[in-house]
Amino acid sequence: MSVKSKLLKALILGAPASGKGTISSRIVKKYNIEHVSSGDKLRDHIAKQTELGKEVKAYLDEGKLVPDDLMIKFMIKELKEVNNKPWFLDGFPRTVEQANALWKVQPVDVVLNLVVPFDVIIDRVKSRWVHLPSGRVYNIGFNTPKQEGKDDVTGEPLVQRPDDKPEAVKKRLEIYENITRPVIEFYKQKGILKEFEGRTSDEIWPKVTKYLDPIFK
Ligand code: G5P
Ligand code: MG
Repeated sequence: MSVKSKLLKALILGAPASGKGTISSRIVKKYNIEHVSSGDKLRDHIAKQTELGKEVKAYLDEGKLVPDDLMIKFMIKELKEVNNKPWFLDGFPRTVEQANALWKVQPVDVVLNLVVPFDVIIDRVKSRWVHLPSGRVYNIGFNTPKQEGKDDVTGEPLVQRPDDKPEAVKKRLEIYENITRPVIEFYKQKGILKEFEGRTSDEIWPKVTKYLDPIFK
């Protein structure tokens, strides 16, 4: 498969804080494709206090999933707006119902699944800081911001996500196990799933490029 002959549609799966955002940002930079992160988009609506933002805020704060009907309508519309560019989805779909809905309007070509142990994840969220307007993400000791508490590009303040509090993280991992794991099976059965295992994003990244390089050639 080549992006010259086809506009590639890809997505990334993985537990909360498994590094989907980190790996996605490297992918979009290297292969020049559009990153569409459901979580970043929802957080942007919350920050701007839009109608949707007000509707979904409590779900995100508590680490619960936004209801399927709302999420499907929102993301299908967002994807339609990515005109004529290959895209890379992160955070959607998260339920089999969402996966089915996406498949009906836009079958995807490639699905990456990050496999990172839960003990590593629990450690990571404690030191995560984000720049809300851009979705840029930092982690103290991994990609520490140049100036403490400030975004490298804009110098604006960084914040911690409300759903990175221990109770919300516990809830997110439970939801992942019970509701999102079957999505992996959905794509496995379609024959398009590729798994990448590791304890760090730097360990996973070379395996991802080895897999994607021939696809993007
Ligand atoms: P999100 O935003 O999709 P999650 O929970 O799936 O949230 P999250 O937390 O954004 O995923 P990630 O993108 O997988 O994690 O990971 P990341 O941000 O790249 O990395 C995590 C941290 O570790 C960062 O600080 C990063 O710098 C650091 N890091 C990365 N690699 C390494 C490493 O190798 N070493 C170290 N030390 N650090 C590292 O969804 C949020 C909420 O939105 C709603 C739900 O409420 C959800 O809970 N939502 C949906 N609801 C329903 N359906 C959907 N489809 C929804 N999508 C979003
Ligand atoms: Mg993310």
